Amino acid sequence: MSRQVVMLCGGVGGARLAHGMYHALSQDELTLIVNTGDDFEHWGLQICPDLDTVMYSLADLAPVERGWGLETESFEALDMVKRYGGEDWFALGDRDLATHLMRSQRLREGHSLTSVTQGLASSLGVHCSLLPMSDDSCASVLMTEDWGPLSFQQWFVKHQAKPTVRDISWAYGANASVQVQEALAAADLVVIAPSNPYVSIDPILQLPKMDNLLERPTVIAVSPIVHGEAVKGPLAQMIRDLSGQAPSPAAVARHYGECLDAMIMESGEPSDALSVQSLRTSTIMKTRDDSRRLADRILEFTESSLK
Ligand code: FO1
Repeated sequence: MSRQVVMLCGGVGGARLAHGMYHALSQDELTLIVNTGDDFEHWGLQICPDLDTVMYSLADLAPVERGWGLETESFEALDMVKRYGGEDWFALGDRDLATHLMRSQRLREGHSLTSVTQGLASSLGVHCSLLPMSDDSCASVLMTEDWGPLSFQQWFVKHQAKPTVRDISWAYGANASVQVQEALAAADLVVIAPSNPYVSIDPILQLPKMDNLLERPTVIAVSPIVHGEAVKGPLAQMIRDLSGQAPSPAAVARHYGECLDAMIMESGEPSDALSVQSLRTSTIMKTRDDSRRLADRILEFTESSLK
């Protein structure tokens, strides 16, 4: 039976589940909508870390453990930049650099980020629909206690996610691309990846018309919180700082609110605080087999237990 599955993804957690879904579904059943709130300009180039993380993962080029960048990589250009006294806090590898050069050139020629991304992905043999959430720039601005407003990469990489975040905002005027709107309008199931709700998923959800587009399909989220800790990154502290709640799948479900129909969470998590249906299963994805198993389990659950 053909179904249209759309996944909303951030970086590493999104890429791991995307890999499982990519192999569990046929390429025309899956659309990945990826956060571009982390995008920034660096060394004069347009860098889209989450799009690249997902693209490299589907192309089997990503290091499984670290998640981002390319598996086989060298950093000669970074060393030269350092010698010239340039900015060296963001580790762009030599092979990765080719992606940013090609993307930046094609954007300068007037192509949209959506078409540039499809071109890069298909050159790497990735044939599902891989969509940036928007063709407009809509970087997340993190308001921090000590350093004021920071871009995501300044906060996460340059300041090692140490400054306390008090608020996150996005400039007005960015829209979901036509392709994103069409994919959601045709979706039977929307899966929110186990990515950071504040900095990976909210940038997508805050775009105009998203509430309406998520009303009809079944929407499920995979919890990025397991037994009180974030699977990866600074999410647990962000939940405490931004919502005043203890980190839990229920806190994540409350964050997503009305759009959510079900929550997928780690075995052994209590489900009593949830107001939506839930599936408890193994959600940690260390290997590609783990990702595939979780994708299969999610698809089975949504077919047997949800509308
Ligand atoms: N993350 C780091 O912690 N340090 C880095 O130097 C770094 C470089 C980098 C280069 C390309 C790329 O696509 C991602 C990179 N990341 C790096 C990961 C990235 O900052 C974050 O994982 C995502 O933006 C969060 O979703």
